[in-house]
Order: sequence, then structure tokens, then C-alpha cells
Amino acid sequence: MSDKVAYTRHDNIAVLTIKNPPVNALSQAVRQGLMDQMDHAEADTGVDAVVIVGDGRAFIAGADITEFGKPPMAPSLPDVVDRIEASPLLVIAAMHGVSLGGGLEVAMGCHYRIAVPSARIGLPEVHLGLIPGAGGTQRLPRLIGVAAALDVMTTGRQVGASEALEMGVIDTIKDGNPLENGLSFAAELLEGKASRRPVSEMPAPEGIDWDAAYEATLVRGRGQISPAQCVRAVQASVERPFAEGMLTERQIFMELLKSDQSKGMIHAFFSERAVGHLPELKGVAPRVIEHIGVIGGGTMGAGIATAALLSGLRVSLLEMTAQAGEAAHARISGNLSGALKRGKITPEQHDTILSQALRVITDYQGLADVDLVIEAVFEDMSVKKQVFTQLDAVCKQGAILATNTSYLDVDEIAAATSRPQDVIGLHFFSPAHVMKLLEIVVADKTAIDVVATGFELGKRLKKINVRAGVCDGFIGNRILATYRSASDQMILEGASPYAIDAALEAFGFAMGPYAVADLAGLDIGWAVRKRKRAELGVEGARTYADKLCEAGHFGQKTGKGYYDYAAGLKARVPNPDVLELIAQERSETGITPIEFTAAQIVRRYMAAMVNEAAKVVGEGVARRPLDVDMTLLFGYGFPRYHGGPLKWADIVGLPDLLADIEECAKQDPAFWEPAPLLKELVAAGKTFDDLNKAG
Ligand code: 3H9
Repeated sequence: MSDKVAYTRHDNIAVLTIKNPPVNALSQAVRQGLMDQMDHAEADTGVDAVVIVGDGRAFIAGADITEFGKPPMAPSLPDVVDRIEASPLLVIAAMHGVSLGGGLEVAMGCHYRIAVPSARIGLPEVHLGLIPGAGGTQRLPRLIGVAAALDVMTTGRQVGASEALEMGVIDTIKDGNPLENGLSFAAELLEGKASRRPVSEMPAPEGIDWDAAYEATLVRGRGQISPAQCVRAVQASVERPFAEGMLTERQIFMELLKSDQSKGMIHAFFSERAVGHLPELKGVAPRVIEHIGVIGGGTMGAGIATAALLSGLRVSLLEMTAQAGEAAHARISGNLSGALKRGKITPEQHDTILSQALRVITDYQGLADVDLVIEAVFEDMSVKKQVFTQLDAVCKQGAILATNTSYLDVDEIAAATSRPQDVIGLHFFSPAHVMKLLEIVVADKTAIDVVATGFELGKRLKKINVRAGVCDGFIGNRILATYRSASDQMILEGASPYAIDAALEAFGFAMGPYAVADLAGLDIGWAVRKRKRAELGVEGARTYADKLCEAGHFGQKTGKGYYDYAAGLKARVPNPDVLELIAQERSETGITPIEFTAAQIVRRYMAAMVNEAAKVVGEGVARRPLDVDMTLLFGYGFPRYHGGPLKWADIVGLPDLLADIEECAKQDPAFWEPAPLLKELVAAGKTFDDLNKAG
């Protein structure tokens, strides 16, 4: 008998305790254990009720996601839930921690539900590209009505115990030990002669305008299909008898399980967790960090300081003048007010942070006792070197000196100090208190415990931490530079920026690259191009993008860029000057424009992204393909349901992608040189994911 579900007897009540750490996922052994122990309870003379409880930190976090994609193993979860519900005994779920997905479905198979106040419930299957598949779409609407059930399912959000009680998902809340609560609730119910209450036998709820709900959910999902499929499954709960509704749910669930979107999202789920686990850091103790210094109080520095303050660190922020210091203080204050408004901190925490944890200084000496300092000053090597020389002079021994550079050589910065082993790159994304990605850039001489500290700090700041090696732009910006160039090239060949934006937005990006450029400010790229041309001594070579900037159009901040924002930021309309400037450049360079379909645009853009990503992995700048995937997902708006560029590449097939790249290389062999790693994988018949699995 499975040891994953323990059986104990407390007078006339049997207790089934699920023991499958860390989160009691419903593996085959747990499902079998529940079946067997229900049999046991029913055969045990004198038992009148069963309490199901989770051992450890949760009731049940859902189906075992590691089993998805493998051959199904009996008993199936829907059968387990039906078995529990059909029991002649009174069955009670005693919930604590999370009851998610299949976990909530098991609880809904029970006749009554009690939870501790901190318990949370939810049906997060949409985040895996799925719908609930063990009766959730049929039972939840019967319990709480269609609108509330759809809200829970299509958002996948976690609902706290008091809201769950209000909705009617649970029957009662009680503080204390979940098992004891379950036992006393069961005793009460037995004493009151409460009868079994199978949710499947409850009347079907009122219907809604299903097609309208389906369409609205599809639009909200921005290309993701599973939330809209929840609507169809719930529709069946209203329009069909329970058993038939279950068949509809099963059919949709199984179809989605085979879909590319669920493959992408399941990859994202596991990669999000794997990305911060580096084998080399096992057993390495991080340094203690309680007080950090931040140099520079602009948007980036203030964002980093805010993130640190919100995670309970003390921050000393260095600015050059008192006036700049005041501006930095105001920025951080503004960020903290936002956190207060969103309920992330209490008014007391807000006040304590500002009065005690934050210190704005104007003298390097003030950084003498910090444990770690992050500079967020102007992106210029000589400025960075000066900063690091000064830090080297004032910071205590053992302090970590971090640069937030987004592309400069961290080895060179480290060499400006007498302690390169303590230097590391911590590349935040703006706004740093909001964006989830942190690239941890490991230089040649960075000590291993400094790397471990970078990861520990990132975890404390609730970031997705990706290890990157030193190169121009690290993982993210290096890949970005390549796919943006490929995109600009497509414009010269005949695609319009608007067609490119539309194609990529349909692919799932929240904004296409030219809408993003307008948002970030076109002057940034202009400055870089001017600097690079000056370095090469080719100042005269101006592009349509330069001419747009010369006319004073920097994007949203000037009201015009690729788009015209006269009617508001959301009502963006193409700026006709842009097409004219592009046409001019094409004719000056003798290009006859060709047509691009949306599919061709996506294919070319993605081929450039994947090829550069493969180089980044092949060169060891990223350790594993999943590191690239998480970088693009959390820092560059890559659609989660494709899993990341390299997961997407695996799904569409590497041989075809390589063929596309080789075709492009006929026109521009230097830019499109196929990544050696991609060629190797194709030759060996392997995928990027095989490399992830190899560790
Ligand atoms: C479902 O239920 C389908 C059904 O409707 C129908 C079926 C027929 N399976 O996140 P953490 C692992 S779909 C396997 O770091 P936290 C996780 O990988 C499922 N493993 O901790 C990690 O492993 P490692 C619906 C799982 O405290 C470890 O547990 N349910 C599962 O930050 C700790 O996790 C969900 O989608 C699982 N279900 O967060 C819930 N869950 O240490 C998914 C976790 O090796 N899970 N693991 O990296 C979560 O949202 C969070 O993990 C949870 C804990 C909130 C539970």
C-alpha cells in the first residue's frame, strides 16, 4: 500500500493524511493512496466520517505537474475525486496552506470544507495552459455560481480563506491545527446529523451569454487559449448533466495538454524555479547582507533602492549634490507610496522605511560600512572606473562591489579595483522595483561566495535570477540587439514598422519593437548609433531613424515617433513621416521593397533571436537554454505561452529554423552565420531542452 497517504483512527473518525513533500502534489502514489485509504475507512467498522488533511506546508498544490506528458497512470484524478464524493461516509477536507488545482478539486469532492485563516485556494491551471481537469469546471460553478467560478478559473488567482468563505467555496474558517479543526468539525457535523453533500448533485447554476464571455476572455488572454476554454467547460456544467459535463471537461483538458501553449507554459513553470538553482552554488555560504549602498538616484538607482527597502534591507543612497539627493528621495518616496497603495506595505512599514531604513548621502565615506554597493551611474566606462576606484578606497573589506551596467565589460570594471574577486554585475531592469529579471553577471575573477550572495540577494528582492557571463549586453541585451537589427533590416527590405509591430503583437508580445522604442525614447538608440559611428569614423551615414530624431521626434515623450500620439498614448496612429523617410532610404540605397506576410515577419524575427540565443548558450554566456528563456520572458516581454525563444524553437523544430537561417545567410553571411550549437543539435537530432535536462 502507498505510504503517501497515512491512515489513522480517532474514535469514529478516520483521518487520511497526505504525505508527499514539499507540497503534496497528487502523484500516482498519492492518488492510489487516497483510493486505498477510502476503501480502508469504509471497511473499518465504526467509522462514520473521514477527514482528509495535508502534512507539511499545504493541503494539496494540485496534480503532479512532472507527470504531464507521460503516459497516464491509473487511478486518474477525476476517478479519485468521484470515489471520495461517492463515499457513504461523511468526508471533510481540512485545509491549510494552498489547495490549488487538483487540490481544490479533491476538496470539492469532499462533502464539507474547513480551512485555517491563512489558507488559500485557486484553480491556476490556466497558468499551465490547461483548464481544471478533475471536475473543477463542473463543481465550482455549482458551489459559487458561474461568474465567480469563471473569475477564479480564468485568472488562476489565489483566493484567501475569508473571500473563499464569502464565495461559498469553504464552509467555515477556524484558526489552529488543521487536523484538530477537521476532527472537531467532523464531530460537530456527525452530532448534528449532517448528511452527505455531494457537489455534483447540486443544481446547475444560471447560465450567461456564453459566446460573449468566450470572446471577451479570448481577447483578455491576448492569444492564450486556455482561459477561453474554461468558459466552454463551465457552459457544459450549466447545459448538460454532471456526467456529460465531466466528459466535455476531460476532452478539452486532454486537447490542451497536447497543445504547444501548455508545453510552453509548463516549461516556464519549471524553468522559473530551476533558473536560480546553480549546481556550483550548492553548499556555498553567501555573505551576510543587511545594509546596501546605491550610487545614483535616477530612475534605476531609486528603483533598486526601493526594491531593497521593500525587502527589509537598509539603504544608503549616494548622490553627487544635496539637490540631486532630494530628487532621489522624492523618487523613492513616490515608489513607496505606490507600494502602500497596492497594499504591499502597511502605513507603519512605509513610515519606518522612510525614517529609519533609508539614508541619502553625498559623500563616499558614508558607504564605508555597507555590505554591498550597487552603482547605477551613467553608462560610460571611464565614469564606472572612477566610481569603482573610489569604492575600493572606502568600502570595508569583504563588501561586495556591484555594477548595474547593461552592457559594459565587468572584467574591466573589476580591474579598476584591488579586489576583483568582490566585483559582480547586478543588472536590474527598469523600473527595478517592478521588473522581475535580475541578470547576475559573473566576471572572470568573481569569487564563488560573491556569486552565491548575488543569488541570495536576488531571491530576497523576489527576482528571477539568471547567471550571465561577460559579453557586450550579457544575455538579454545582446540577443535584443540582434533581433532588433534583423527587424530594422526587414524594414529596409519592405516591411513597415507597423506591420512588424502588428505581427509580433499577434504572436503574443504586449508591444511590438517599434511601439517599445517609442516608449523607451528614440533618443537612446540615436545616441548609441552616433557614438558607434564616431568610433568608426563614419559620422555621415545617417538612417531614417536618425532623421526622425533629428526632426525632434523621440517617441511618446515628444508626442511623435514611429507613431503619432496626438490622440493619446493608447490611440497610437502611424506617423506618415516615417514611411516617407523609409521609402527615401530604400530608394537612395537602391532597394526595391518586397512584401512580407505576418508569418514571414515572425519567422525572421524569431530566427534571429534563436540564432543569437544559441550563440549565447554555446559560448557559455548563458549556462543553459532555460536561462535564455527566462531572461526573455521576465525582462523582454516574451509571451509566456511560448515558453521562451528556445522552447519555441524546439516546438517549431530546429532543422526548419536552421534552414531559414541558412537561407538568410545567403544574403548576409556575417549577420546570419548559423550558431555552431544549433548546427550540432540539428546534426545530433537533439533539442535545446535536452541540454536543460542534462543540467
Ligand atoms: C492540476 O492540478 C490539473 C488538475 O486540474 C487535473 C489533473 C487531471 N507538481 O514554487 P515552489 C514543486 S495542474 C509538481 O518553489 P513556493 C516545485 O517545482 C496543477 N511539483 O514553492 C518546487 O520544486 P523544486 C495546478 C510541484 O512555496 C517545489 O515544489 N497547481 C508542484 O514558492 C516547491 O515549489 C499548480 O499549478 C506540482 N503541482 O510555492 C500549483 N507544485 O524545489 C503550482 C510545486 O524542485 N505550484 N511543485 O524547484 C505553485 O503554484 C507553487 O509551487 C506553490 C508553492 C504555491 C504550491
